[in-house]
Amino acid sequence: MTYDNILFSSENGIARLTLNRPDRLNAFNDAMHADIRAALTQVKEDRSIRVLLLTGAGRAFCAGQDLADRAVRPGSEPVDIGGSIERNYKPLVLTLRSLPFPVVCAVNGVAAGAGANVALACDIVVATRSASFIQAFCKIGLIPDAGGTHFLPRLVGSARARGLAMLGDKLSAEQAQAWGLIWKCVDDHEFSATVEALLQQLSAAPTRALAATKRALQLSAGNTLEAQLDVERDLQCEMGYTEDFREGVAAFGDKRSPRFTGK
Ligand code: T3D
Repeated sequence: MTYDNILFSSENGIARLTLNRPDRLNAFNDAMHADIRAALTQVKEDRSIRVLLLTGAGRAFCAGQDLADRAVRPGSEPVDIGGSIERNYKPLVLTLRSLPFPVVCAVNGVAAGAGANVALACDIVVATRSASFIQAFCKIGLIPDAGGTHFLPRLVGSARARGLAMLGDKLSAEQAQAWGLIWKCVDDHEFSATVEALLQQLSAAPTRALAATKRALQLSAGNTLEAQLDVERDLQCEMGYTEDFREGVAAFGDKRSPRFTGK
């Protein structure tokens, strides 16, 4: 299946989704959201996929909502932005969070507005050193959406979350790494190789354990220690029945690399 606003492929357990409106810095519009939804449906249905890459074409990762898509002017008819969020951004963020394998976001350039927060919804965010993150919402009279008010304080703490959200300053990839907003930033010439290595590693990992880790870490945000210990017990119990657990322990005993199948 081919799409007009994204590139999508899947091979050897690795699905790759590239936002592809480079002349608009990959800004989201309804058509692009529809393409992403269709591709993610494919991803959900394909049991062979063990990692998803999200990245952008051209010099930007994503500039957030396409501001040229609607006629918003002083005196113009009000726009139902809540409808756009319910229809597009909420399902996108929830899908990325619930996929039963890791989602890697390769931030290849500026990530602004919802573009920044969709990146933060991914499990591992690696950015090229020249990339940046901008909570651009306050510049146009909006609040951080696409999960921004959830992710920011949890990732960087309340003071930095407020500063980023209320000032809308550009945060360099280097600073984003130093603040714990992202996993890491790498020099531009090492970016592709770093992303590829991550994809290879994750596609050969014990996928069910990574999915359970993802779930447990997400639940921890709203749980007491006791409730979280229960979550760990239940998920670990499930892991004990997996083939990958048996293979991991056997490989350790045999002093060889494990061959995980994701089962
Ligand atoms: O509305 C809803 O559905 C609710 C959801 C809202 C979610 C949101 O994301 S709201 C926030 C929307 N995004 C922004 O406010 C960011 C706007 N863009 C920028 O601030 C800057 O473009 C960047 C900091 C991202 C990059 O700056 P720079 O100097 O590298 O590039 P540029 O020259 O500003 O942009 C290049 C082109 O892309 C330019 O078009 P042109 O002049 O060459 O024809 C620019 O207009 C276009 N562009 C950039 N961002 C957007 C965009 N076009 C439409 N929508 C954009 N968001």
